[in-house]
Amino acid sequence: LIGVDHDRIVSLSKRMSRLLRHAPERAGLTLDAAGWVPVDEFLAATRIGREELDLVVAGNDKRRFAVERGPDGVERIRANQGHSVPVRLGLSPMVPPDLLFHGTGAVAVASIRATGLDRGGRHHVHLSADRATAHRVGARRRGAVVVLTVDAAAMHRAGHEFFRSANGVWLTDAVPPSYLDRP
Ligand code: HQG
Repeated sequence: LIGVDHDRIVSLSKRMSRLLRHAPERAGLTLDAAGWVPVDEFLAATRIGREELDLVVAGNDKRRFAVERGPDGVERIRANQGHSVPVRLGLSPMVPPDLLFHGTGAVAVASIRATGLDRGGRHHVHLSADRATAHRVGARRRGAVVVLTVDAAAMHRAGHEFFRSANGVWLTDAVPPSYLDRP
């Protein structure tokens, strides 16, 4: 779209993430139980233009958002993962790959090795299917990046459930320290 620059798309994406994952009430929005909101309502409440919304959804490096027609025929949007507000994404448990990865800041590693990975304010711990992606996630933090390897196969055998979001992020409740690789 002519006239919409990259910075504008990034800032819209951040604002949409905030509203669809964490604080819908800040725009007077209510998400349904699965996190959806009608596109028309979303556009009216945010004053985001339709073309801009389509650009953010289609152009997003991580496919953070899903737009689809609901069972009632109404077009709707939600965030694919990352919520802090309670939503049921309706994901089915899946068998994970043998190894998964978690990128984080070096300062957090001692604490993570002591108590495991916890989900903090989010619904799940987020894990990546490959090292490069995990490294990018960790690089959001200040300072050196550490990529931890998670023995997902052993966790799965022990009964831990794994889910995969629509954009390929692996999700689980918590990773106990015994499933992390030792340095
Ligand atoms: C750390 C982005 C100390 C954890 C990314 C992380 C991802 C601990 C931070 C998604 C800890 C939480 C999620 C413990 C975990 N002690 N630190 N016991 N357990 N931590 O942002 O995984 O751009 O909530 O290592 O791409 O970094 O939003 O999680 O550093 O997919 O779409 O606590 O967010 O996606 O940080 O990132 P976050 P995350 P979006």
